[in-house]
Amino acid sequence: MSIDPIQARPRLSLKDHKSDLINVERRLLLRGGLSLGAVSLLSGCSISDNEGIERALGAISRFNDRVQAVLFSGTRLAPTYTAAEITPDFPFNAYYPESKVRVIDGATWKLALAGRIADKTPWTLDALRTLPQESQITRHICVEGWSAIGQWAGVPFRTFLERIGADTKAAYVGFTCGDDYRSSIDMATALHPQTILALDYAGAPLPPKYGFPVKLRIPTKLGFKNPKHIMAITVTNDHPGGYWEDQGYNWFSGS
Ligand SMILES: Nc1nc2c(c(=O)[nH]1)N[C@H]1C(S)=C(S)[C@@H](COP(=O)(O)O)O[C@H]1N2
Ligand SMILES: [Mo]
Repeated sequence: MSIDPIQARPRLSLKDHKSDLINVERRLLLRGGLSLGAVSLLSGCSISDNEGIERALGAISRFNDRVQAVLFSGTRLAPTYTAAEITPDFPFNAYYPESKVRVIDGATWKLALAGRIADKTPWTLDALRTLPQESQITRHICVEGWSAIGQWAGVPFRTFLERIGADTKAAYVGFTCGDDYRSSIDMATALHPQTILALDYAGAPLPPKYGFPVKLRIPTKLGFKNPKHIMAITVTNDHPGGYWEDQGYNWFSGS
């Protein structure tokens, strides 16, 4: 990548990359009303190929993560709703169809712990049920363009992290799931009072489609950052990424 120091605008070789650029231009507009010219100025890159565009977008997305992290309030609450406002037939979503939902055996399941955690003893479902539980009625917002209100209950994640002796000064918490999904969040969001290790949906144990045995419910983040079927939790300073995050979705993705 190079920037033209005199003209300070991208060297576009439209001849070779016209259709790529049209696609990218469309993606930029969808993501944030940016044009190719704006991206090249913001990133200091000349945008002449797809690889360059990906790099420029990555740089902007990481900048955007830092801005969102600074703006995130650890105490400001997401809106809550009444029971009457709960969406009937809450949608299912995953990177596969509902017929492929993983059915995990709750009797043998154990939550594995790794990284910067003092007590890495795995947790059973029964043991999680002995911890304090909280219930919330909040809105789940999916990047695919739908949102729905549901009721989840479980252990406040802060309570859990404190209980296991997690290093709450670490930067990230990463999740790996029973369906090979992965996601990760910043520590401020992990400690937010509405972030819960959810065991129940609508007053009953999570059904498989909503993430049995446990999902992390985070009403301050977009749906894809609410991992279902959690198998392992890692507290770390190394950026863990995630299934959609690694494909270019903005990592912070506050909602
Ligand atoms: N394990 C796992 N968690 C996941 C996903 C997934 O495919 N696998 N999809 C995410 C996305 S994109 C959304 S919108 C929500 C959907 O949750 P729901 O099925 O309870 O509506 O789960 C999120 N968590
Ligand atoms: Mo989603």
